[in-house]
Amino acid sequence: MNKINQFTFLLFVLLVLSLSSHSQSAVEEAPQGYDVLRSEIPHGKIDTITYNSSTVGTNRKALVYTPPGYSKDKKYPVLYLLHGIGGDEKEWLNGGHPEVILDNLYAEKKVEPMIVVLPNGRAMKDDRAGGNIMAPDKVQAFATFERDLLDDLIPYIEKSFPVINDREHRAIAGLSMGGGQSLNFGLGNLDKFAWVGGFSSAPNTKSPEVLIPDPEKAKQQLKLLWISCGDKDGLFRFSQRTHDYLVTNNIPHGYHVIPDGLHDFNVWKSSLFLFSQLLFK
Ligand code: FER
Repeated sequence: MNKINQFTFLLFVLLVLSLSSHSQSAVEEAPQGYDVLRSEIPHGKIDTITYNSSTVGTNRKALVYTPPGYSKDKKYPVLYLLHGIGGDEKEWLNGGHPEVILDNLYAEKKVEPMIVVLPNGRAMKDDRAGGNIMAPDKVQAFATFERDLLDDLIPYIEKSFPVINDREHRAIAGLSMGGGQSLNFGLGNLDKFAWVGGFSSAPNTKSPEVLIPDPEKAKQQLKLLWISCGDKDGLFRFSQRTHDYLVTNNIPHGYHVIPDGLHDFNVWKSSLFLFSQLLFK
C-alpha cells in the first residue's frame, strides 16, 4: 500500500469503529437464560405491604422486592415499577418475574442493590383490573396515582424501609400505561426522580412539549432517561415521538427499539434487564 492508500484505509477503520460505538442499533440484548430461575444462587424476597392512601381514602396494597443480602443496617435506593392497563400490583410478578431477572443479575454483580416497589397504579377505591379496564374512571385512576405515589406510597416506603430518600436514589419505570405514568410523573417531578424509564409507553404519555417543557433543566437533573418499545407494537409511535423530541432538543437518553417486538412481556422483561443495570451507578 502506498502512503495515500494507507491513510485512506486508516480513515476507513476509524470511521467503522466510531460508527459501531455510537450506533443506536449496536445495543446489547438480554442473554439466553437471563429470566430462568437458578436455584443455586441467593434469592431476594417479596412481601406485600399495605399503606393508607389519603388520596384514595382506602388502604392500598403494593409488593416490595428486597434484594439478596438485604439488611436493615444498609440503606437502599428504590425503583418504583409500574404495571399496565390490564394489571395490578401483581402483574409484573406473574407475567415478568422481575425477582428472577434481578436475582440472576445480583448473582453476577451486575446491578446495584435496590428495593423494588410494585404498586397498584389504578388509584381508586376498587382498584382491581376486572370489568371494562378501559372505562374512563379506571383510566383516570392511572393519572390520580401521581398523588397517591408522591403523597402516600413514597412516604410510607421511606418510613418503613431503610431507603435513601433523595431524588438521586429514586427511580420510576413501567410498562405501557405504567410507562406513560413513569414518563409523566418522573419528568413532571424531577425534584423527586432522577432515573426514569418508559417501556412500550401508552397513549397516556403526555406530548413531549408538555413532558419536557424545559429541556435544559431536564438535562441538568436527569441521571437516566430510558425508553424502549417493540417496533411491531401498535403503540410504537408514542415512544418514537418522545425520542424524536429528545433528539431534537439534545437531551441524552437511551432508546432501545426491539426488532419485531410486540406489546408483551418479552419486551418488558428484557427492558427491565437492560434498564436495571444502568440504575444508581
Ligand atoms: C389505549 C391503548 C392502550 C389506552 C391505553 C392502552 C388509555 C394501554 C395499554 C396497556 O397498558 O397495556 O388507547 O388508552
